Amino acid sequence: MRTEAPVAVQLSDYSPYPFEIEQVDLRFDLHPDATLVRADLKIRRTGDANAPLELDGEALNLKSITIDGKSVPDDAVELTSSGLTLANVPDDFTLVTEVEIAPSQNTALSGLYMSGGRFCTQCEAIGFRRITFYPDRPDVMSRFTVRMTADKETYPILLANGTPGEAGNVDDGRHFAVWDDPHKKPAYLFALCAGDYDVYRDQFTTMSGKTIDLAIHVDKGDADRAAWAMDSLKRSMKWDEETYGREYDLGVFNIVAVRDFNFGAMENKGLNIFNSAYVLADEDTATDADFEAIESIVAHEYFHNWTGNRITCRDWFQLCLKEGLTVFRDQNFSADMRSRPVQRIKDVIRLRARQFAEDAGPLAHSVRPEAYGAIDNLYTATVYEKGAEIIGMLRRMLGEETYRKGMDLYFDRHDGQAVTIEDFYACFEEVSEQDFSQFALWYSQAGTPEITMEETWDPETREIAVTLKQKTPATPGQPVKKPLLIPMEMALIDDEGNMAEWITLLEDEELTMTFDLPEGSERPLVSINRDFTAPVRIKRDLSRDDQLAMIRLETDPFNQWDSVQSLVKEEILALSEGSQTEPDDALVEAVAVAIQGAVDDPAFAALLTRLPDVGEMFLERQPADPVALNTARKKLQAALFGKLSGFADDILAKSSPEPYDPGAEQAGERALRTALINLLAASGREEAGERLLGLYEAAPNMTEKLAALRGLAGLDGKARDTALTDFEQDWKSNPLVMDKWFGVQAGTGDAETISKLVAHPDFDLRNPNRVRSVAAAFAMQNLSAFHAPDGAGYKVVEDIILKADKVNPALGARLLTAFEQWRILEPKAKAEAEACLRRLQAADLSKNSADIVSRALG
Ligand code: 0A1
Ligand code: ZN
Repeated sequence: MRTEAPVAVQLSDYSPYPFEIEQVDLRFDLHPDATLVRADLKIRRTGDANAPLELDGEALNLKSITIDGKSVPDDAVELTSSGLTLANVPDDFTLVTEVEIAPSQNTALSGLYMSGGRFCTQCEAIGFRRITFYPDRPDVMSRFTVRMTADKETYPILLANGTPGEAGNVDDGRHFAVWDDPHKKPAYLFALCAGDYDVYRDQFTTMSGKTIDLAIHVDKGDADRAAWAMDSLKRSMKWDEETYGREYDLGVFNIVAVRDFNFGAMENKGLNIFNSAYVLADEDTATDADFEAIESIVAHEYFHNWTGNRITCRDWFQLCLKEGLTVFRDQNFSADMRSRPVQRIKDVIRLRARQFAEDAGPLAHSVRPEAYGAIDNLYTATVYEKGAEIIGMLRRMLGEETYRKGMDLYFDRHDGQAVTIEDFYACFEEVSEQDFSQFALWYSQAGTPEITMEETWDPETREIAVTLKQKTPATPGQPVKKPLLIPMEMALIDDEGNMAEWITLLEDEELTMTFDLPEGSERPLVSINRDFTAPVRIKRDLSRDDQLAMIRLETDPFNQWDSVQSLVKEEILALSEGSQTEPDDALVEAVAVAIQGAVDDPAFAALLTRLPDVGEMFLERQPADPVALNTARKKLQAALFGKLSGFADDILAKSSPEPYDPGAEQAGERALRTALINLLAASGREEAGERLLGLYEAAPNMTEKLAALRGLAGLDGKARDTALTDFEQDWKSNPLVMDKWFGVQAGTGDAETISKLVAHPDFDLRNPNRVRSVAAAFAMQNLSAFHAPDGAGYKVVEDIILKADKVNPALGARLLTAFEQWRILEPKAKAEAEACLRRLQAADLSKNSADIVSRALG
């Protein structure tokens, strides 16, 4: 069967729901195979007197329906596969429905499902309609109470949003609990969990002196591994009070970790549900990157309590209103917890790798699109990461203080409402008396703007002229772009440091600035887009000497790092295109000097050793040849290791800091150690295998163990097999650690490796973490193998996607995004990728996956 692209939902079609749901009382009789859900909805008409009552509902077995206690005749209910309609309803009434659902059959992980033998829910974006009939849209906000019953022995802990009420035993070994959420919320924030957990508890005293009971619910035996998540939660709560004046608003805050989850975590009111990968950590099982991710995701979900929950989105087109803003908040939290420049560099690496790639391909869309085919596919790097960058630009233009005033007004004015981007900006226009209408184009125009910079220097008059031109490339459905308002921090730099610093606001297509420098001045260096002020690509022609001078003289840490990146990118291109056979010694030396010079800030030094990923190089020159790029990148890594081997010996000879602490200081030291381990692995030296095995065996924590294992996984030989077998033996009963074992092999192997991993008895299509540890690690991090010119990489991923999509459409669709770069590849890979996409298009895909395939083919 050929799959048709789904019909798009349009922003311009928005109209308010014609009823208010004043109160929702839910009763759950929980059984894995047949759960009964009764919903009592108190409804009042607020719109058109003739409007029918339309409720969303999917995969529900309707048992009964009454209005004000009277059963509704069958012919008065129009029931379809997507919901029910009642043509004639009173203006004020109580609707009661009873439905039966089967959580144990729910492999899509949307709605009420089982994970690890426990009940849990995921309702964003449209999962609540798989629990009961309801207007499943974010602008319908209501008060919810929940009463649930379940077998007491199997499910001793019963949780839902809000605060706990009455609880007790009922017949047949079952018990019940009531939860009441005093805050109005949209259905997507509903949550329920039931099961047997170990609980890690703590308390937090808020700025007004209220004590909050905090609890993290995890698998039996895992409680100690929740300590870092709890610590992160308390620091987030404090940070939001200090930075945004936001206090927590319930007496309890619960987190539940589940093993089967489609995303990172979910901000359900008072009951956050997390992918266990973002809760559980200790030095033996988690890397520093895991600790960092936990800190930021815990913060992200907590911050949603104000930016997302108290004030939510009017419709899903406004998703960036909560996501961009909340990512911006969590990035700043991480910057405050760690090093601001290092955090900024990491955020930009991620933005360039994921969002710039999205913007440059067929899946490009604006931060607030006009239409979407499947809502799950809108949870993208563009909405999240570019959305966050826009808030960053806003804050830079307003300044710290005015930004805070605008946020205060936003919280004050819209608390309890479902609002739009326009409502948000109206607050900033009011406090700043500025007009943000041109700036708003950042929300409606897709594509990464390119800024071309030209400079001229007149040594006679000592005048420097800097010209900036902006151009945003065409994207699907948007052939012509308008000039954006682009803020950019700039500086003129000489040997002594900054001669001048300012913020440029580029409004038109072109802007020229001239500066007359004092007598005796030499030509200064122009530092542009400092701290990556704006999410743009800069094009400038700098001589090799000027680039090297930039590395030495830049006063902005981001730009210093980026000068190294630019230099190295050119080198990789030259090597991959054959215009150069060996890396330029002077360049490699300069990079090595920069790395060694930064040794006092090891986290920064580690970032300097990082060469741009193959995928990032796709944007530099097209058609892109992943195999040649990968070979070139390795060659450069090997040359860099050549220059650094003495330095690496010294650093690696020292023992790793003990006792282990996940904080920034120690993590920085380990980052440099693991960066050097990566270079050693790429060095091509004969002794590398044995040395890596030695490092693997001696590593006192997972961070270094995994770095050595990853290095070994990319080599051939006995050392590799020894380490992989040993690791599997040690960790076969810990699924999160085994995800790493699958991941390092998928991230370094070829199509055949993937086939073997898929055939492993622990490969499980129902567990998204496991599927991603194989398919996403291969298709998104191992690009030379995925894009192999014979198409073998595509075929093996296609097979996984076809199976995964049947089980879990959100998972299938996400994996498909790996094909987004196909058009810019070298001809062989391109032809194979297209053939693969066409086969997929002809297959019977889910609506989510069909949406991606049809957009990818364009
Ligand atoms: N709001 C969550 C992301 C999320 C979205 C959809 C999900 O299931 C389909 C789950 C989580 C966040 O931003 O963390
Ligand atoms: Zn979020």
